[in-house]
Amino acid sequence: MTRTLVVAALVLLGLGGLFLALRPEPTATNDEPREQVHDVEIEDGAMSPAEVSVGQGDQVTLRFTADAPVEVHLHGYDLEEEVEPGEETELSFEAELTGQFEIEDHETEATLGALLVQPR
Ligand SMILES: [Cu+2]
Repeated sequence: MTRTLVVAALVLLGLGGLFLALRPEPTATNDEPREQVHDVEIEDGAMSPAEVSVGQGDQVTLRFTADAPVEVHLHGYDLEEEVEPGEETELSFEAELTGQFEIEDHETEATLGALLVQPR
């Protein structure tokens, strides 16, 4: 009888622990705006990573490098910058607009990748 109670208590404790351990963590977008620096490589007309994800209000710097000259155009924010091979080119902005924005080579109009700004 006592033994059953002890086992029941242990099971309850275990479940409580599991509950605490598995509780969903607050998502990154719930915290304060922060500074985000992302290195983005453009190779064979594609960004790596293909998508950069940030939160609304973040101070974002994208540091581009490329294997060929590219005219990087961030849609929505309408920012443009020439990227030359062997040089690091920065695009800095405050991520006020939320949504998914194409990043394209403005010269060829080919899509290189995307910026995702999650609402906060
Ligand atoms: Cu464009």
